[in-house]
Amino acid sequence: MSTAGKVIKCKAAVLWEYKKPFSIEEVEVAPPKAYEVRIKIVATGICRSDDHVVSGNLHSPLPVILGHEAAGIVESIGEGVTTVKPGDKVIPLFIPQCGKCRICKHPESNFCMKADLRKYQGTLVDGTCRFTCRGKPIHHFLGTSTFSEYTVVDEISVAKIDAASPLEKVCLIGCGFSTGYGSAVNVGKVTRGSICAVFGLGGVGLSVVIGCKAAGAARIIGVDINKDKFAKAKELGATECINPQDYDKPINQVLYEMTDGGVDFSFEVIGRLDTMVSALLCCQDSHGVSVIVGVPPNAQSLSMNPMALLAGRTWKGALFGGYKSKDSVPKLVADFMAKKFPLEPLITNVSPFAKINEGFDLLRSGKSIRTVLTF
Ligand code: COD
Ligand code: ZN
Ligand code: ZN
Repeated sequence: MSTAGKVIKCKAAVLWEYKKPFSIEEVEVAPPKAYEVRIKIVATGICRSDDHVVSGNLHSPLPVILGHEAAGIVESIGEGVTTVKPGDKVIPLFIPQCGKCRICKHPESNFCMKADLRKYQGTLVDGTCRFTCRGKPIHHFLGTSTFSEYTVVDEISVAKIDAASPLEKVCLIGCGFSTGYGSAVNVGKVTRGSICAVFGLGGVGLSVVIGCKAAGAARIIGVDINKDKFAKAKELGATECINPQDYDKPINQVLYEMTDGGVDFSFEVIGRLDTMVSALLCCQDSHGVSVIVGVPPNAQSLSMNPMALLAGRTWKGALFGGYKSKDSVPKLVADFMAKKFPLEPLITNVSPFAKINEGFDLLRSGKSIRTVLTF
């Protein structure tokens, strides 16, 4: 029996309070309104940013259904939707692409004006919610809310992907993989034969390594204080790995010396102010490009000597690897299907959705790279 046009009752992980576990609840998911899409989620990854909300580091109104790295199948569409239809495989987009705002029209930028990440309203674009639980409205998260069997998103926040794609793998293209890979190929624009340094070898840092390799970098130097991360980094393309704790001088100086005057491209994929400065200073002083990928702790800032930039270094950052989401996600999925890059090495754990709290414990303990929850 078709569920189109009806309220769907299903399971979702609701966060009622900060710093508390998720509670698996029965929620009601309203049908999509005009220009909205209801999706049956098949697989969702657990990303550090979801945990940043639980810990109170990233603002989101409560109660909320988190989750923003997923893949699923369209269940029904609202009036006026033309880019997806029921049965299509899709990836929800935590940064939408409306195609109409100044940012979407600019060739180089991707942080669409309609992104909830700009205002943390916790609603769809029309300012309302489609979830209720125990009679209360439940907020959306980044326009995606994928920790639910069914979710509703705006049409600008969903991309149709190859019908043959394995959803339990390509869900990573919804956030972590694309953020890292795009930072290398799209934001830094790593060049063939160049020398790169990647600070932080978690799932996102490893995706930067994959991007540097795909771009043809000659040397890719991984930097991490946990040497257990080195084997996988080397498997994915790092040519050398170093631990700052093994040296008695600043790591930027070590890198400067190892590379005869600095790397061509550096990436900070940890989210710390000190490593952002090290990453900037380890790059060549007249043409080096340093990309900030990690989000720094709330309300912290740096004081900088502008001389670090005066001779020609570039310091930049971007969200979601700088990708225009609705245009790029289907292409990234096609590239994965064409074996241009792997996703399997990033997935260390696959668990049923009901084990979501254990998945977050694994993330916090540093034992997992990515946990994928399946429904
Ligand atoms: N020096 C070197 N390495 C370090 C240091 C240090 N001082 N401290 C920690 N590390 C290493 C850790 O050992 C670990 O291997 C790595 O850094 C960090 O990895 P993870 O597994 O904790 O994190 P990732 O790779 O999943 O994500 C890292 C980000 C910084 C990208 C993430 O935390 C983040 O800020 N994400 C937000 C970026 C974004 O675009 N958000 C929007 C939606 S997600
Ligand atoms: Zn994420
Ligand atoms: Zn836009």
